[in-house]
Amino acid sequence: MKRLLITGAAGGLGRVMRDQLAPMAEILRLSDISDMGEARPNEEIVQCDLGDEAAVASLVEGCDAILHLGGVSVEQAFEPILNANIRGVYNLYEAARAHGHPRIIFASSNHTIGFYKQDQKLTPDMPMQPDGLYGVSKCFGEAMASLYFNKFGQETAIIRIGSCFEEPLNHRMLSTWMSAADFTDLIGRCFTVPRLGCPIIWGVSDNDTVWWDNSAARYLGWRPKDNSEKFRAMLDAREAVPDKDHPLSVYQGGIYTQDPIMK
Ligand code: NAI
Ligand code: 15L
Repeated sequence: MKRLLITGAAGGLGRVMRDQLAPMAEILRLSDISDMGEARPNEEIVQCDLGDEAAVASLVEGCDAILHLGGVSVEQAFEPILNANIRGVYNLYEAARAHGHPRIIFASSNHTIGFYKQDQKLTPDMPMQPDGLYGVSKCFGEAMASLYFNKFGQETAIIRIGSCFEEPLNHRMLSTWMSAADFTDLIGRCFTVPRLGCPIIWGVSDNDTVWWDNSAARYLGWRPKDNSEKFRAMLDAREAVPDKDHPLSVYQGGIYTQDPIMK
């Protein structure tokens, strides 16, 4: 493709994808509210707030595809969530509608379903059970994707990311972990499949203990290759497995289920 926009480019996943996705487009347009450093060859840097409607409209203009990683990524007070994840997502979809419907990958989260128990196997059609205001904002993003698909034909891959870090940070993440390599491969599939639609995809590697059934997304041809099991011994040596009644062992969203409403 000619121009791929990555929002949230200064963040943890944004920095990884800046490197990984460079071969995928002639130009990477990188955006964040925070500093992203100098533009490399074939990069455009646009620093802006997702809550700024005019700025987001010009950010999206001229892009063929969007990887939307930007926004509040953990539980926070309502105001920052409102600005980045609610108003920001509205601004992004309106900008996409005005500028030729570039395909969008929306970085949703397992916190849309965090109150399901870990002994439940989920399919994407099951009702949302968000575990905080952050999770609720991702439910909003998923609803916007669905609305703009049904009303305008805007295609979005809604990826409910589990835990995408270099390695699982605790025992819960043995179930939720997705490697950067598997995520990169999934992004490639979503941008190149001839008809994407608006699927909900579980963003998780081929772990032994996954809670999520991805069979509805098999048409993408994505087959994750990594498995978190190789980290189990390291985690066991580092910390005790949490008690079976601990929220980290009970709920899919883990400790997020215990967060207060922050002010
Ligand atoms: P991150 O917090 O490291 O990066 C998010 C970026 O968004 C930051 O660089 C931040 O400056 C930017 N941002 C925040 N508010 C903004 C605003 N108003 N305007 C413009 N930019 C703004 O998060 P991470 O881990 O890189 O995650 C990326 C995306 O993936 C997030 O949307 C997150 O919710 C989602 N996700 C990540 C998971 C993970 O395991 N890393 C799991 C589930 C979802
Ligand atoms: C998320 O949605 C967060 O963005 C990330 O920082 C992790 O907390 C992840 O979920 C998780 O549940 O492990």
